[in-house]
Amino acid sequence: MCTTVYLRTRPGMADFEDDEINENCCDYVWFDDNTIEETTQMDACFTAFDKDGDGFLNLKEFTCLCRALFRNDKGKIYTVEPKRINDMFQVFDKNQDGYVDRQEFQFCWNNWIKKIVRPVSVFLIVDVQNDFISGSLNLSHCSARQDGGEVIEPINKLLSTVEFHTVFYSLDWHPTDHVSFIDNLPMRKLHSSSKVSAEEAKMYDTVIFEGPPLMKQRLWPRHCVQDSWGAELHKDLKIVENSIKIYKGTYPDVDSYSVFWDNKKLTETTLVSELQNKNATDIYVCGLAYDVCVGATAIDALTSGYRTILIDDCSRGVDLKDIEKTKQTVIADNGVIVESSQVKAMVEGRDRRPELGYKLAMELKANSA
Ligand code: VGL
Ligand code: ZN
Repeated sequence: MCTTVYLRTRPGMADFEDDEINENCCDYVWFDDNTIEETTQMDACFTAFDKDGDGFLNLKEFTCLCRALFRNDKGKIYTVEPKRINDMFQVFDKNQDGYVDRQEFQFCWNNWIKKIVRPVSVFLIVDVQNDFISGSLNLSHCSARQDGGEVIEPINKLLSTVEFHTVFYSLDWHPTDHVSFIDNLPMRKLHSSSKVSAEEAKMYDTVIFEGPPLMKQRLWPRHCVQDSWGAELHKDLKIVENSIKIYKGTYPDVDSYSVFWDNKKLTETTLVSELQNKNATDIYVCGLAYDVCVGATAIDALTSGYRTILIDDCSRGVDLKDIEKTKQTVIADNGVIVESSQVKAMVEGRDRRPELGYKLAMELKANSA
């Protein structure tokens, strides 16, 4: 797909008052024409939003640009708090003179606008393995009583309808002597600060191992043992061509909820370099378990600076309160929670969320400081 996009305003809107920053202020145009030079497009975009033609974008004109940028495929304009617009404006007004000039706009165009209208989106399907669906860590036996198998159909639908740049499947992949298995408790010493003793420890309790290093650990039934049936991806899950499998939790002494790093952040998985190689901008995360591995992965994606989208109806979890906490943490770091029906338009750059634009702007600021 090689459609070209540029943003412009309606003609005849040279002057406008505050109350004209409204629904009619900006429009956007899609060109299915990739013969237009990119610098021409960039210049056209700048000129279109420089409504007073003074060669600078002021805050008002930038507000208008945001209204053109942050809308969905149905033309709905997302409201963005003035404070947030101002925060973003400050990022692009590098010399802080109150205007974004053409040179500053070049940075804005290359690092922000282009990524918002043409994101590089990857799909990260977390741990859709037999043990979490009908095996030893069957989620329907956990407190939220959710059915992990229900994620398969919506995930398969996304895989067959949305063109992701790359699809990753993670697998929880434990050795038999893994630290998270409750029946392995006698293999390691607990620290004196552990509130729960080895004798009284029950499934899902959290204990503290002596290490070194000292390590908090939740206890699970034996699950996802390497090469066992329970560790296999569910047979109905569609595996697409050229996708990449990521194995985690492979060391005996440390657990790994996130697909990025182990829980101690000692070693990163191959996902980290794969994402860099592919210049990924956006990560869509879903799978099992919502409040454990999916949550930890989404949070690490955000911490790593990626625009992160958690797909609610493609995820099932252990505990309702923890699922709610996961959502709040994702939202607090400018990630978004969506339904799978919204994904295609987002991947194709037709539904552009302000939270993700804000996230990217804040990352650009952090990286230039
Ligand atoms: C998971 C518990 C233990 C997960 C992995 O994939 O969410 N949960 N190990
Ligand atoms: Zn595990």
